[in-house]
Parts: sequence; C-alpha cells; structure tokens
Amino acid sequence: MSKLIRILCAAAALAVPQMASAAVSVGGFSFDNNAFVDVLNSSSGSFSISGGPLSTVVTDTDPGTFAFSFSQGAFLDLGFTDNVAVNGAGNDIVLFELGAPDRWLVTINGISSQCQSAGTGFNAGGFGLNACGLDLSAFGIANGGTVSSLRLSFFDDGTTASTSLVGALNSQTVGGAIPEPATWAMLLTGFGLVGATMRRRAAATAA
Ligand SMILES: [Ca+2]
Ligand SMILES: [Ca+2]
Ligand SMILES: [Ca+2]
Repeated sequence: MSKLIRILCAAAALAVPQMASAAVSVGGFSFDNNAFVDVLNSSSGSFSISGGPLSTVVTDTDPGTFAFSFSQGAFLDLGFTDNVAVNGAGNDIVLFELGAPDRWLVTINGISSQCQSAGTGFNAGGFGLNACGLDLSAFGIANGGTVSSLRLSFFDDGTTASTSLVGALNSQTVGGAIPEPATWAMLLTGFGLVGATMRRRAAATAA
C-alpha cells in the first residue's frame, strides 16, 4: 500500500463518526437511533406474540409489539450487532414491556440479576408502558466496558413476563457506520488524488 493511500485510510478512519445522534424517545428515555437490540440469537420456551415472528417483535423499534411467556425456564438471547451497550453513568440498558409490571432474570457476562419494571406514564400498543433499567456495573462490567448480548429469563411465578423493546441508553456504534456528507466529500477528494497519482504513474510507465 502506498504511503498516500495509508494516509488517506487513516484520515477516513478518524473521520467516521463513532457515536450516532440521539434521535429516539421511548417512555421518557432518549436513545440513539440504532441503540436497540438487533437480533434474537436464540430462545427457549413457548411465547405468545403480538403479531409477526418472535424474532421481529423483540428486535423492532416499536414498544407496542411484544411477546410474553408462561413457560418455566423460557428465555430470549438478544444481541446488538450495529452497536454495543457501554457501561457509562447510571443505567445503561432499558427493558420495556406492557401491562402489569413484570420481572425478569437478566444474565450478562455470565452474571444474573433480577430486574423489576415500573410504569413510565406512557402508553404503547394500547397498554401502559413499563420499564426496567440495568446498570452494567451490576454484571461485573468495568466503566467504559461494552456488551453485545444479554439473556432475558422469564419467571414462572404465576404471572406472565413480557418484553417489547430493549435499548441501550449508553450506546456506541460499531462497524458499518455511514459516513457523514463532509466525510464523503473528503473520501472522494482522497480517491480523486489516488486516481490522479495512478494515472500519472501509468503515463510515466508508458512513456
Ligand atoms: Ca442496534
Ligand atoms: Ca417491539
Ligand atoms: Ca452504568
């Protein structure tokens, strides 16, 4: 790789934004627009679903679509793919669900902790919207440390436990960040310089 290309690549890496803008408000909490869980990695137990596949209702960005389970030992393994949850100040992840407040056993980094939701004062999907905050410090994550997956286990205590949305309050974008217009302009200028250099070299070689 030529020195020029290495310099351009380094400049492009520096210019790609690492933090997405805060764009979504749910239940009084503010999230980056990509801060929600992205994938259902696995599940166990039977779930009642508000409509659409289980993998969709628990990973979309709609707090009004949900799944719940009575099954003993039921769980959902949820993952972040375009962001990670960061252990910042206070709570780092919020679990949302609907109707009567629920509790889950949440497992992150091999450590489990109970999470009890409470009303947010907002509604979604025709129900009261409840939320439970998680501080990654309770799971042995150091300040600034990141996680990309969590397990929600559902108690068999005579009540249903549901989930409708999981988002990271402290979120950091990973990979595939879309460059801002100013970054594109710089990249295109860089590519133009590389192209001009290659053409000059080709011309010199041909001469
Ligand atoms: Ca995400
Ligand atoms: Ca949902
Ligand atoms: Ca924290």
